Amino acid sequence: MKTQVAIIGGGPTGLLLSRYLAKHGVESIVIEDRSRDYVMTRIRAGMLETGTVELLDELGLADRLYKEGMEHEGIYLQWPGERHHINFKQLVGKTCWVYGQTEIQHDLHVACDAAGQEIHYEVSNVELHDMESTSPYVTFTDKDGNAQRIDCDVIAGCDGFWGVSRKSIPDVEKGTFERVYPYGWLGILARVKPSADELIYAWHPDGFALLSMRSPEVSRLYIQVDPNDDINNWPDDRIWDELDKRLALDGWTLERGEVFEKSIVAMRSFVSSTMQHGRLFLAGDSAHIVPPTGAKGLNLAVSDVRILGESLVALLNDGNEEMAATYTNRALTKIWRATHFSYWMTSMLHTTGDRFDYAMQLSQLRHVTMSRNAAANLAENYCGLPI
Ligand code: FAS
Ligand code: PHB
Repeated sequence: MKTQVAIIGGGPTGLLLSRYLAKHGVESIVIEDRSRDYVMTRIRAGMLETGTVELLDELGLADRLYKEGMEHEGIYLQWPGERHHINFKQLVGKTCWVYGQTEIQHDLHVACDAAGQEIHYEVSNVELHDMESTSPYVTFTDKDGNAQRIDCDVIAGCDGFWGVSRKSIPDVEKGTFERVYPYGWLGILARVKPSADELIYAWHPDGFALLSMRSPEVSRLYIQVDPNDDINNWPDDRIWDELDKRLALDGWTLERGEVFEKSIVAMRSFVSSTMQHGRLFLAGDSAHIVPPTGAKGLNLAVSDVRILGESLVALLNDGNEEMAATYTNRALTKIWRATHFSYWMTSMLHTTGDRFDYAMQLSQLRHVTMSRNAAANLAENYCGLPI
């Protein structure tokens, strides 16, 4: 097979990049190691920042989002006895949208099908070759067991944290930064009307809790747990009791409902300061991971797509090597800002049993909810700074 860009990974980053390139007349082929259904149904992100909605809109992918998504003007920050609204619209004139990653993945699949985008699912043995040349290629085994090869001008590594692309870069580990956090998130999806109009981020001595949502009928809720805990230790009632305690506020009730999905995810911050090698370019989780407290994971992947997409269009349509050469530096500015914000939100809201930490966290929370300047800083980071 021959194309201009071989995209490894059919998650949101890979498919969104294929849409961006197609809009600018650049051809691509996507290869994905899981099935289409598996990729479509993975429960992940839920909060979209302004820049993400803008890019989806530019690519004609926002129609259903505007119809079925929920526009939010802010979030609540809470600690025992107090709940305060941080109004993004008043502070920085921006809003965010609640729209699940599974919905975005669905919309991307519909758009790729309509455009006849070539995507190979359930591939294996993916290998990258001749990245330092201007004619790299990718080999893989297709789902029928046949050996395949894609000759291309560029390889885009959109294959997530555990993918093959980043690991194909010589000595890449020398330029990586990592922080593994001593806590994880137990997340549930429940068929019950969300008990608040916007997200509640709650600090509690026994651990963080987050009330989020997917629709007017489906709630998404999280509690901080030991990352090594077993989901089988958490029957539904125990989860609801913990949520009740950590989100409690006089005069307010958390409605319960049927839990239809629950899982525990660990948390890390990870940044690869090498995002390109010859004609291989990394984007999305293949280059960085953030703890979900700042709602940045998917949004950061989308900002990579915009920066990489512009760079590859300039390279392949106009022969402009400059933007491709500076891709890493331009992407890293946004990546480090989102990494710090995610670390800051995580450190402010997750408890470790240390009394000094409690005092520092509560002081930070009081400052952010009482000072307009401090609240505006949170608002501009949460809604996403311009690229
Ligand atoms: P992805 O990992 O989504 O996609 C990479 C794709 O590449 C996968 O489909 C994988 O199967 C494929 N692949 C891997 N190796 C391959 C190979 N060798 N060949 C071909 N294909 C290969 N973000 C938030 O903002 N909020 C959240 O609440 C949140 N929760 C999350 C929960 C979990 C369990 C995880 C893992 C992530 C979560 N994230 C969250 C972050 C998440 O949304 C990512 O930022 C987003 O999926 C990034 O998309 P991709 O870069 O496409 O990576
Ligand atoms: C979600 O709805 O899944 C969600 C929202 C905000 C976050 C993390 C997760 O910070």
